[in-house]
Amino acid sequence: MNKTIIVSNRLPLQVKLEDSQLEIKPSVGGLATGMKSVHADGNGIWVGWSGLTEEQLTPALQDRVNAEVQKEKCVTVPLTTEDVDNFYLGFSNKTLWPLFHYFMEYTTFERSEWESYKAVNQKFADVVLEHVNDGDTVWVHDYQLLLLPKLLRDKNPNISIGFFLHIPFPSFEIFRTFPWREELLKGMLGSDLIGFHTYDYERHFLSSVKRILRLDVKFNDILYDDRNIKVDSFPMGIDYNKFYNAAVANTNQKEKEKSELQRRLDEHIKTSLGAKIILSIDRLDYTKGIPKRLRAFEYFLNKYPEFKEKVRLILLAVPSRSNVPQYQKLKRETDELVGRINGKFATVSWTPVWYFYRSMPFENLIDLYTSSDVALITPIRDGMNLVAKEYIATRTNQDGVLILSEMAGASNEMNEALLINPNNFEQIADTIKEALEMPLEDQQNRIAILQNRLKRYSVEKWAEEFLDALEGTKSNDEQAQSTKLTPQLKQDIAKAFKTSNKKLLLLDFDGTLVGFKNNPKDAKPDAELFKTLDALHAKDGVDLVIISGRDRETFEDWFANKPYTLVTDHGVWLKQNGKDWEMLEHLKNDWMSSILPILETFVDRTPGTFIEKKRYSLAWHFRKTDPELGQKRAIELSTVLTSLISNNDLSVLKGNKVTEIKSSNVNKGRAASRLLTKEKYDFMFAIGDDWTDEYMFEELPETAYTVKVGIKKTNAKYHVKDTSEVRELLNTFALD
Ligand code: GDG
Repeated sequence: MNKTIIVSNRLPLQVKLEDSQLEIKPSVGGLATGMKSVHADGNGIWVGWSGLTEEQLTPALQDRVNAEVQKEKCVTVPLTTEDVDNFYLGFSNKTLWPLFHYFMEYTTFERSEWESYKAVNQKFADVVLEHVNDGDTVWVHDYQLLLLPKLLRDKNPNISIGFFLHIPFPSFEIFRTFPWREELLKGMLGSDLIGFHTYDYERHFLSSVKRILRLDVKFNDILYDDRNIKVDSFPMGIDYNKFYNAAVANTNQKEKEKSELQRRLDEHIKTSLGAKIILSIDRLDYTKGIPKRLRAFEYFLNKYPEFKEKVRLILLAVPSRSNVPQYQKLKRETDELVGRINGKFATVSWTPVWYFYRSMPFENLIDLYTSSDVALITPIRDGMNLVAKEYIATRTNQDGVLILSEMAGASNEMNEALLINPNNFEQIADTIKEALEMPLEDQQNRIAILQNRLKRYSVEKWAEEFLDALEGTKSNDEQAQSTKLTPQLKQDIAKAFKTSNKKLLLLDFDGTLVGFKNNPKDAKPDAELFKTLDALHAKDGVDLVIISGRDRETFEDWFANKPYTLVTDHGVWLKQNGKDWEMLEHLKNDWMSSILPILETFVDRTPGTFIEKKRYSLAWHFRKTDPELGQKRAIELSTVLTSLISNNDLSVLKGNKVTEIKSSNVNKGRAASRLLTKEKYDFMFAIGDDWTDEYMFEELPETAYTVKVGIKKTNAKYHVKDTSEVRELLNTFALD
C-alpha cells in the first residue's frame, strides 16, 4: 500500500532531556494538528529532527529516542551541534528567514552556512529515501528544506512530491539578490506541486522562475525538465473546533476552576466601568512588529488620554531563536519600550502594559483569547498568522474586534477585520479607538462572517485540499497528449529504422538538434552533431532532411560541404543531393518594407528584442527581454499585425519566444509532403520543438513516428525532454 511521508525541520514531538531522563510528548502546533489525519492514515510516517543534537545523546539514548519516536510513527534525522548552528540558526534563520520577510538589512550570505544547508538537506533526503517506495507521496514543509524536493526527485522519479512554504515568497527584486538563487529554485522544482499561503507569494515565485530560470509558465503550470509542475495557493486554516470548544469550556468554568491568570484578568475588567483588554500574541520575532506596536499603543494613549486607566495591553512574547543576535537586540528593545511606557503612564492602580516573555500552556492562551476585547496583531510581514484566526474562533458570543496588519497573509481572507498598515501609527491609534468603541452589533456581524469562513476552511481541509491537488498532478503528463519515449519505445523505433528499406528523417534544427542561444547566430552545429548526422546519412536508404525556419544563406554557410537535404525558410527552399537550391514556393517579399517599421517600433519599446531579417520572412525575437514584458508585447504585436495583414497572403507564426511573419502558403508541412511524393518510404520520422513543426506532424501519414521536444500540447505522437535526448536517440539510429 502506498504511504504518505511528511517531512519538516522539527518532528511534531517535544523531546526533552533532563538529568539523562527522556520526556517525549506530542506538540500542539497548527501543523501537527492539520497533519494528524494524514499522519495517522495507513503506514504513513513523519520525518524530522528531534530537537536534540548528536552531541547531547549517547548512542544508548539515541536508540531510546528512536524507539520512542517510532511509536509515534516518526523517524528522526540526526543533526550535530554544528549542523544546527550553521543550517538552522545560520542559513535558515539569518539568511532565508530575513530575506523572505523583506528584512534585507538583517540578511547575511555566508558560503559556509550555505554548504551546511545543502549538506543537511541531503541528510533529510537520505532518511526519506531509506523509507520511501515507488508510488509513495512525500509532503515537504517550509524554508529549511527548499532543496529537498530535487534531492528526492533525482534519486527516485517515481514518487509524488509536494512542497508547502509557510512563510512569504518575496518579490523578484528581493529574491534576485540571493547568491544561490538558481539552485534554490531548482531545488523547489523537484516537486510536482508547490503551495503557498496566498496568491501574492505564488505570483512572486512564478515571476522569479520566469525571470531567473527563464522557464515557460502557463497560468500556474511550469514546464521544466520534461515535467509539468503545478503552483497554487492554499491558505492554511486552524483546528477551529479545538479553539471554539476550549472557549466554551472556559466560559462555563466555575469560579474555583479558574486559573490564576483568569482571575487576574477578571479583576482588571472589574476595576472600572468600561475597562478593556487589548491582546497581542506572537513569537518574539522582528517580523512581528512588536516594537512598532508598542510605540503605536504609546501614541494612542497620548492622543486619546480618556482611555488611560481603562485599557490594558497584554503583550505575550514567546521566546524564539534567542541565540541569533537580532533576536537578542529585539528582546532588549522590547524590554526597554515596555519599561518606558509603563514608567510614563502607570498609576497606583493601573499598568498600561502587562508583559509576558514566556510560552504559556494552552489553557492560559484560551484565558487570554476569551478575555480580550480587541486583538492587536500587527506584523510587518507574516506568511499567514494563525493567532488572528485563533482569536476569532474563541469568540463564542461573537463579540470582540480583530485589528490585523494588511502585511499578514491572513488579511487576504479576513476583510471583516480592521485592517491597518503596521507602519502608520496615526491609523493604528485611530483604529484602536474605533475598535474599543465599536457597537456590539457591528462586532457580531463581522465575527459571524469570519467564523463561518474559518470553520469551513479548517486546517484539516487545508491538508486535504493540498493532497488532492497533489494527487491531481499525476494526470499532468496526460495533458501533453503525447507519450513519453520510454527506453522500450526508443528501442522499438530504432528496430523499425533498422529493418526498413527507405527511411525519411525530418529534423528541425533550433531547439531540436541544438539548444537555444541568446543570439541565434551562435546556435551553430557543433562537431559532435556533425558526427551524428554524417553517420546517419552514411546509412543505406536514409534521406536525412534538416528542415528549418532559418534562411538559406545561414544553412549554406553552416552545411556548405554536407550532403544532407536542407529545407529552409519554413519550406521555401530545398537543396537535395548536392544540387543547387530549388525554390519550392514562389514568394514575394515586397510586403517587408511596410511591416519592418512596425517591428522596429516594438524593438524600440522592448529592450533586448531584435529583428531577424530573412529573405522571405521577418522574425521578431524576444528571448532576451523580460519574459512578462515579452509575452505582453507579443500579444500586442500579433493584434497589430492581424489587423494589418488581413488582405495579404501573410501569416503570423508564434514560435518559441519569437513571432515570425511570412507568406501564408509556406510551411514545413507542405515541404514535407512534397518530399513524400518523390519517394516511397517505409520508415518516416519527424522531430521538432515548436509550433511551426506541428504542420509537419500533421502532414505525415499515421505510420510515421512524430516526436515533440518538450511537453507542450502537440500533434506529435511522442515526446522527449530536450536536445540532449534528441541526440541520444539519433545516435541509437546511427549505431549498428
Ligand atoms: C509560521 C509563519 C504561518 C503562540 N504563543 C503560544 C502558543 N502560540 C501558538 C499560536 C499559534 C502559533 O503558536 C503561532 O503561529 P503563527 O502563524 O502566528 O506564527 P509563526 O510561528 O511565525 O508561524 C506564519 C505559520 O507558520 C503557519 O503556516 O501562519 O506566518 O511565520 O498557533 O496559538 N501556543 C501556546 N502557548 C503560547 O504561549 N500553547
